[in-house]
Amino acid sequence: MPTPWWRNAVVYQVLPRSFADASGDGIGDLPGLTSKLDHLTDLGVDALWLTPCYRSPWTDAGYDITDHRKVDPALGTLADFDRMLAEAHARGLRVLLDVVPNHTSDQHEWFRRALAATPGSPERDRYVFKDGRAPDRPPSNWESRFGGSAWTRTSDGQWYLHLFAPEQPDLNWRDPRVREEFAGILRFWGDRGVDGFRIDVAAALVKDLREPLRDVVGGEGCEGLDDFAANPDHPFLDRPEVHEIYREWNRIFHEFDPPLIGVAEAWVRGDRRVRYIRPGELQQAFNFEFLRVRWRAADYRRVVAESIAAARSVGRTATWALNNHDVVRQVSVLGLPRGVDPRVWLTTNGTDPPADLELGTRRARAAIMLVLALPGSAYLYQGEELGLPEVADLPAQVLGDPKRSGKDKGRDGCRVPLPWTRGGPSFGFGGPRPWLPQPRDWGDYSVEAQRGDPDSMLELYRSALRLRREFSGNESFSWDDDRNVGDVLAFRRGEVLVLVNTGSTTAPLPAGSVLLASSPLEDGLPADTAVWLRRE
Ligand code: ISL
Repeated sequence: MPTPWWRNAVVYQVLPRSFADASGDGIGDLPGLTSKLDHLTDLGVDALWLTPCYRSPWTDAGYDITDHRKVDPALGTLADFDRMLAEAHARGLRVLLDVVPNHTSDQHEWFRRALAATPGSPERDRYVFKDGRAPDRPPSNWESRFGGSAWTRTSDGQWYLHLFAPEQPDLNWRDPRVREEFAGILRFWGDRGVDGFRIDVAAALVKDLREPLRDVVGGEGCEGLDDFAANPDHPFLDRPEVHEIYREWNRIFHEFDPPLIGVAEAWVRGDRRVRYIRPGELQQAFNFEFLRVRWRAADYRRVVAESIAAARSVGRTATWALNNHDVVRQVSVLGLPRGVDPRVWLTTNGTDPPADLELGTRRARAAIMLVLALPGSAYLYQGEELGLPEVADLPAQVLGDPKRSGKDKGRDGCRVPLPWTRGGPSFGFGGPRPWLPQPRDWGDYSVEAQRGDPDSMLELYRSALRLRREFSGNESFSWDDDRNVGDVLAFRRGEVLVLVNTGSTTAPLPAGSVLLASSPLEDGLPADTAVWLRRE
């Protein structure tokens, strides 16, 4: 049987609002994306994952949906979507959509009807409405990922659950109408020709709603990575019943030929994450471990070993990511001193301490060469191929992310519209005023400025992706025990020897022909540098 396309694919994440703006209104759109698809084929990726483009009041970057079967008018029409899909397919690019099953917008027809209906009504049962412990005390201590209680009180005194913003009420997955609705949504987009879905907040759909509701011990919200020790039977995260949903979805995926795929966004530890990709469930799960470690060979070594072993234990491949639309861009993170929390750093507008972008860029170049050499799928986030840093100094009045508080500046800084040209209004993004302002030096990062410059980040990505095609189908991976010590990470993929030096001194470089290096090589492998060698 041929290897399914996704096992070792490179998937490029598109945030349509910030990718390219064809209408000139400052908001990226689907025609803009279509007009720039050649950038993706030129880069050499296999697929794109489109974050939500559905009808939405846009409280949480489109993750608050009012109609899952319509395109938001600011982004285009269904016809624009079909055109984009056809053009992508014509170029051999697969297309994954984001599906958001945990919650809807509070403007969704279902929620409006639920609010208008009485407690205990079938309308309310599609969501999670409960009585408080007292008139002014919510039903449990569950916290929203965006801060504060996960419960909001309605005018008749009942409370509704939202693990994210109050504008994102959680659906009740025990209600068969919710299951049917999402089965219909998957088929709707499957029939239009998409290749699969990224599943938002995949671990949290099913809640334990038996009364009285149980409090979470330790109070941690929805991140879910660390609070299972205190909450082995967590009331809303990673409950066993959630897997039933994905078994049903997998049956729907197999109604299509070739089958669609599902990628779980599940912020749970590796040993729990692999349960989402057991045979009969989903095909892949995001692996966020690289976002939690910071430039130390020993940590990368552990993450690589654990992730590969976990995926193999269920016959799947691992996935890797250095960036996404929820986290501070890696170029900035890797330019911060160890111990500085990037989110805390953001609250200082990136001033305390300043990020060393030269160092961060050098390390990010090496990091992507590590990622692209590993077996499994790599998920790239738009703009990382340009080496964009976090825009840490966005003025308060332009910030729109609901995940904001005194302690958190939010995620806008990694969502600033892309620069395509050296100059011109919005550096080729589109109209004169993009929805988030671009820094003045953005033109230096543009596709136009980097294309053809052998030292640029863009050309490094292009070269790495081209070379990767030669070995990516071969899933073999083995550590090079002699060299994989201390600050040097060393492993083999088929004939290719991969070395990454995270230390501060030059390491020995074995004989072999250099396929690619992240920085110029000296008499050895310099600090903060990666190399791919072919052994002679
Ligand atoms: O944003 C995070 C860390 O900064 C995550 O904890 C995030 O809240 C979690 O991964 C869920 O994210 C997804 O669903 C959210 C949406 O805001 C995110 O953009 C999306 O990736 C709610 O739909």
